[in-house]
Amino acid sequence: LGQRGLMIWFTGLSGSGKSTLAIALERELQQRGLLCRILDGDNIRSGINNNLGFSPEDRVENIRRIAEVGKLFVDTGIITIAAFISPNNELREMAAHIIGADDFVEVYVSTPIEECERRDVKGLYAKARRGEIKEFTGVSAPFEAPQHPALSLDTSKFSLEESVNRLLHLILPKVSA
Ligand code: GGZ
Repeated sequence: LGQRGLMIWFTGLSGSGKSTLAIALERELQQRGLLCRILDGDNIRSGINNNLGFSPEDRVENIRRIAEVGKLFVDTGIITIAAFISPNNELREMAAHIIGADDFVEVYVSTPIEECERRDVKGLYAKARRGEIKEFTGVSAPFEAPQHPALSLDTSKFSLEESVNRLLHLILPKVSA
C-alpha cells in the first residue's frame, strides 16, 4: 500500500470546523495518492449509531463504536479522519486505547464557543438556548478541552489553508510506510 494507517481524531464543539477541516485534509491526502476515510455524523450517526442520542451513556457508546470501526480502517492501512465532538478526556482516552496510542493523533479544533454560536450553521445553538435541544454541548452539556493535543487549530484565527498545512506537516511524516 505504501502508507501506514493512522487515526486523525478531531475534537471540538459543534460548528467549530471539524468537518470542514476533515474534508479539506482528505482532499490534500488524496492528491498525494494516500488512501483515507472520513468518519463523521453523516456516515456514523445516521447508520451504525442511529439508535444513539446525546445522553452521557449514548455518547460513550457512540465513541466506542466509532473507535472500534476506526481501528478496522487503521489496521487496514487507511488514514482515518474522525470528526466528532467527543466532549471529554475519558471518551478520547477510550478511543485512543481502543485504536492504540501509537496510531492516534488528537487534534483539538479550539474555535471559541462565541464564534461557533455566531456561525450557528444549522441553527442548533439557537434551539439549544431556547431549550428545544437538551444536553447540547457547550450550552447545556459540558465540553472539556484536551490537555495535550498533538495540534490545536482555532478556525477563527487560521485560514483553512493554514490549518490544513499544519495538519499535513504533522501527519505526512507519520504515514509513510
Ligand atoms: C451536541 C448535537 C446534539 C447535542 C444534535 N449535543 O454541528 P453538528 O450537529 O452537525 O454536530 C453535532 C453532532 C454531534 O454529534 P457527535 O457524534 O459528534 O457528538 S458526541 O461526540 O458528543 O457523541 C450537532 C448534532 O450532532 N447534535 N444534538 N445535544 N451535538
